[in-house]
Amino acid sequence: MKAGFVNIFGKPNAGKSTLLNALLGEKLAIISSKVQTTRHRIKGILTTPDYQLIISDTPGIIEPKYKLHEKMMTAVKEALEDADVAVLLHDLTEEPAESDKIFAALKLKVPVLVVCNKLDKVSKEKTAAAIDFFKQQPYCTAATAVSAINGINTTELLQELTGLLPEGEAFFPEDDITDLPTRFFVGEMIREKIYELYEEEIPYHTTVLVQEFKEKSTLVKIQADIIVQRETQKGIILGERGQGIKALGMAARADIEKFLGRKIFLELFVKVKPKWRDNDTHLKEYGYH
Ligand SMILES: Nc1nc2c(ncn2[C@@H]2O[C@H](COP(=O)(O)OP(=O)(O)OP(=O)(O)O)[C@@H](O)[C@H]2O)c(=O)[nH]1
Ligand SMILES: [Mg+2]
Repeated sequence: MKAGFVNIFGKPNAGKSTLLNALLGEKLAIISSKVQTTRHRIKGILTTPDYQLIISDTPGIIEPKYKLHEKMMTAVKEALEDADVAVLLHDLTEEPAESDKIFAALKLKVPVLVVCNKLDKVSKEKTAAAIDFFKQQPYCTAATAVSAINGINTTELLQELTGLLPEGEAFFPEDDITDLPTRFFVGEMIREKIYELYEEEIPYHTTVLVQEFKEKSTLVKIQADIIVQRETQKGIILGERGQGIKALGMAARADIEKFLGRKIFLELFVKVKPKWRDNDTHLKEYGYH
């Protein structure tokens, strides 16, 4: 049997979470058109009789500006340390030299597959030029292109990745699809809707804490806190006559019900915690270790 860790790295918005979901054939990680959506390392597990592939999505690599960012970059560092294979994801709509700066700085000592994403958005020539560019870089074992969102070349990528796995026994039971608890994903689904429905600083000043997750006979009762930094942000989340939070709750509920395959009762509260992004106690409480 082959088993190992394939960890995905890249700039914010390159499509790392979209690629994780495409490889798993399941929506595990949340996605948005805004940068810095992913804040944790998320492991997706694919087990077959021949191999176990543990694929990690990571936060986009950035220069930390506050403690939340530092925690995000710690998640990246951990994934850099235990990778058996690294996928470095380049966004084809950006300059290869920009991604290269970040990729080279990672100083990886494991096989590196450079994957150029969003091939649906650029010309064939541009894709070919990017692949050529990365093939010449010393850290690059192989380079390829995909469209994670449309699943173009993702099956081939999966095959290539399993080929690079070391021999070994499975790390997780065969039925596991992730190492994170259900309530984590419930919080993430609420956060995804915040990225979708609110603009400017709101998504970046917000986190979600699932306080209650109770399985009853007919439904699952979920209570979550939406944490913001300022009173004004609370007002924006709530919206006029509560219309904002009502829309947020409806959108999140639909996704969570699909994910759990059960009816839910979702209760959301908005709480103000000034400067939570720079407060170690708050960060720990909200799951940023
Ligand atoms: N056209 C196109 N868009 C894509 C593709 N893959 C991802 N996207 C879009 O790119 C945006 C970012 O995708 P994410 O998967 O959230 O990117 P990420 O790298 O995880 O971003 P962070 O978590 O912020 O680091 C979303 O709007 C996706 O729909 C692709 O193959 N083609
Ligand atoms: Mg992401």
